[in-house]
Amino acid sequence: MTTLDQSTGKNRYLAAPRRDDFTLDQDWASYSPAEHDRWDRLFARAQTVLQGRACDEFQSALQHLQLSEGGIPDMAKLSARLRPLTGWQVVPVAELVPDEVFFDHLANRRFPAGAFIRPESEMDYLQEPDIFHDVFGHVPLLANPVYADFMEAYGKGGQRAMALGQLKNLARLYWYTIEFGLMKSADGLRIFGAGILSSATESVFALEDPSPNRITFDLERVMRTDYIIDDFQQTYFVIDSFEKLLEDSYRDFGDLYARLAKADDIAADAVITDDHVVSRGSFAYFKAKNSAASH
Ligand code: HBI
Ligand code: FE
Repeated sequence: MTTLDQSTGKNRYLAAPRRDDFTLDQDWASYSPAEHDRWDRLFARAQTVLQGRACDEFQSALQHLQLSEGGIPDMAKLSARLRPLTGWQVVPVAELVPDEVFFDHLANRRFPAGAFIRPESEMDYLQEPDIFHDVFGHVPLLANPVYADFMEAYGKGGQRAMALGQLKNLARLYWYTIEFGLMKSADGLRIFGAGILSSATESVFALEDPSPNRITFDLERVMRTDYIIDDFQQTYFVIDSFEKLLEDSYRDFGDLYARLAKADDIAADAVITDDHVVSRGSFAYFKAKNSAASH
């Protein structure tokens, strides 16, 4: 056991020197065999669950980026494959970076990805985005030109939203698409959100469990909708395509922000009159959790 294995229980990058833009050296050689093996187990489990569940764009991007190779990806090598496709690169960071730093990276087609991998004790769920959540969940779709444009636009939108004090509304758009979005396909609903793709249990829940609402995406509706961060989502929004998502979002948010400032928030579990409901949730999973919690 090298010293690094002992430190895999916590995020050793927190102690690493970092640049002003919060990036640091991934130091790929420092990953232990145990960490490479953990990536391979997470990857294999996700791939099994995602057959017939992830959107085609994700599956083809995995091939393009040769992410099926074993072991933790070297972000520099991954960026060398990604850059020619859409101009995006993946830069290593220790943990969540300040919002303005995050948006600046996205606006310049750099995706900041956690360099640490989750400890064995958090294989199924962790709060902080580790390299599996970021590189397996978020990075592949950056090889899709339309999604890549959307992510850059989100970065630029984030910079503007911060200036207008409207970040809360914009973060919801990110949450219900980039993190937890579903998409219509000829064969039924498919997953594109990174938070779902990187979670074997939520991949099944989001598509097949009767508990959550599934509602057709509407930009203003999503930007009004609250969300929870420590459990499965109570509502998933469904887009028609990345093209439609980009088209819906590629507009001046000025008038939208003015309306949102006066509109009430919508609860994470609510269905409202104008919703095009794909499936209304039974909330059985959430009720069971609450009643278990109250005993
Ligand atoms: N930093 N590294 C990293 N990754 C994120 O997804 C991230 C972040 N900082 C801020 C942030 N996300 C969100 O608060 C913004 O989407 C608003
Ligand atoms: Fe994420």
